[in-house]
Amino acid sequence: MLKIYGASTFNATKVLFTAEELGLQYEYDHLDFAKGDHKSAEHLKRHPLGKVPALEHNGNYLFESASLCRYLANISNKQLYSEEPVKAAKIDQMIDLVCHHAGKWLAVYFYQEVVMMKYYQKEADEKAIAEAKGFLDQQLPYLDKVLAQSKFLCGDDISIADTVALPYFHACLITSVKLDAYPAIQRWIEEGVSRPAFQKALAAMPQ
Ligand SMILES: N[C@@H](CCC(=O)N[C@@H](CS)C(=O)NCC(=O)O)C(=O)O
Repeated sequence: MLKIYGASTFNATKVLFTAEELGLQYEYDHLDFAKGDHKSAEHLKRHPLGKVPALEHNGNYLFESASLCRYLANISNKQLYSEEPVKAAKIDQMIDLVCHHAGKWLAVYFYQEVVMMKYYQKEADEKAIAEAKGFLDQQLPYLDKVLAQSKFLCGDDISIADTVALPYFHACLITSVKLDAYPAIQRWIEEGVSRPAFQKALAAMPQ
């Protein structure tokens, strides 16, 4: 039995999107943050920090969204990943680049402009946004160059680098992040969000 625990966040979207691309059968359990479901004793057994996403498979509990996507690929004969060490390392390197750099700064926009406003009725911190913009201005040209040369982030086939990265960009479509200077990134977002697997992932979660 494969069970994914999530909420309507880009980190949970990564895992559902990956499971859908892999064609896996799973159950989705939506946790209600407002009710504190994620801090319940039951959920703390799945995720010691009381966060989502988390995954349950054959009695094992796992967490950290990118690790969960890699695990799903590993139990699916390395589909969306690779048996070949250098190819796998290139996919891992792109996942790390996105999670620790560009995605981290996109998440600042989402947190400041959407989460703070919606849940805490607070204005965005302009200093935090300016810092995120500064780093994105340095990092997005590289991703645009990669996507101008290949259909996906690691070549012409979709990989877990894409299923991890796309949810950050999709979440930021409702923020003030400007992507006009990055036509290849825009093309990749448009194609990615229109994939049936991405649409199914979104449909699984109340938005
Ligand atoms: N690095 C973790 C981040 C997990 C995380 O921060 N999840 C957020 C939602 S996107 C959460 O559960 N927040 C609730 C909380 O921290 O109380 C991952 O990629 O899974």
